[in-house]
Amino acid sequence: MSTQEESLKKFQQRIDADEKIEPRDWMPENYRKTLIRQISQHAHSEVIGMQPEGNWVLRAPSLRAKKILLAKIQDEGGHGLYLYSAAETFGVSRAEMIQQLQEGKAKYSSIFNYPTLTWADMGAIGWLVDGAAIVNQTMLAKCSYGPYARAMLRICKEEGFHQRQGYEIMGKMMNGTPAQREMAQDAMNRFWWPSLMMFGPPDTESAHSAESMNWKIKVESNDKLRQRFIDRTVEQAHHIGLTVPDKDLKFNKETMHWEFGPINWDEFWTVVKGNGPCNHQRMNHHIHYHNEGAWVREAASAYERKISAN
Ligand code: FAQ
Repeated sequence: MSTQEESLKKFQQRIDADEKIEPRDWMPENYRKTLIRQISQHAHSEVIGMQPEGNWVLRAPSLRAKKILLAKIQDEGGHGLYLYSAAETFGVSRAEMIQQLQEGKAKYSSIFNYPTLTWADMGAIGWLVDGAAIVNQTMLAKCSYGPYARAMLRICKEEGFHQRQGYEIMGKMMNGTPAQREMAQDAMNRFWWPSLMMFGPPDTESAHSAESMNWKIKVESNDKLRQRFIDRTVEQAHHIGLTVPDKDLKFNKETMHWEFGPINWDEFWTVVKGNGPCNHQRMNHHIHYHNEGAWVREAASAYERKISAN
């Protein structure tokens, strides 16, 4: 057995024994590459994800609502920072990752390419988007790479608050005037299907799943997580009087799962390839403010140079 094969075998044994892999440990090149891709994509999603909600800070309906929304958006920025740090443990810099995003070489979650048209969208994002993120990230908290798994633990706690504040907005609107109920239902209609797409393509078409599951980067499949989210969320929707916009939705008493209609995967790939409703707007905004903040980065490095010279 060659040294490479021997190392791979030992690595797999550690994974199978549920040991955490740490930055200085030996790892296959593809494990490293997959994690840089996934963690940086995750970090970019958190940062780009601040934009759709940022759109409503100045139009929040009360001071209380505004304070909650601001705190939530700041949390998402913080999640981006932990995640960039987790990816940096592989020796890739935050500047390189941001460059890859801006050059279209790295992705971010499809969900953030949809517009936020009304205040109810703040409810739908918190409840559905953060709700989907929790289901996905609770799984990632068990992943084999130590720094990523540990970042997920803290992030999941904060996402719990985000999900509940979103559900509170939806619940309040459903208890309000007919116009408010209509607004909440409209947000549900627009965000339901894109939220299901957040879990990625079906297992049969998921390019990375087999290898990622073998290495416990992902410990549950895209379809399994999507189903868990649907089972939880349909009950929550019915509880506050919302209709799930899926005529095929029905509960199967044998499997104890909600069966759902076909997902529009053409729409998903259109958005992922950069042609969704807001892709250009999101990237232009990111590039504009990144460039505007160049002086902050320059000042920070000048300060660092000064400190290390002393
Ligand atoms: N959007 O083979 P798979 C949040 C790509 S955080 C765009 O199944 P994988 C908090 C995928 O990269 C939300 N692209 O891939 C918040 C691959 O492309 P590639 C972000 C997608 O990695 C709330 C190709 O399709 N969360 O919401 C998407 O094994 C509110 C084939 O797919 C994470 O990033 C998508 N939805 O599984 C913030 C979680 N799905 O690279 C602000 C971490 C798939 O071959 C406000 N990521 N693709 O060209 C993951 O768990 C995984 O990467 C999956 C995809 C499950 C998303």
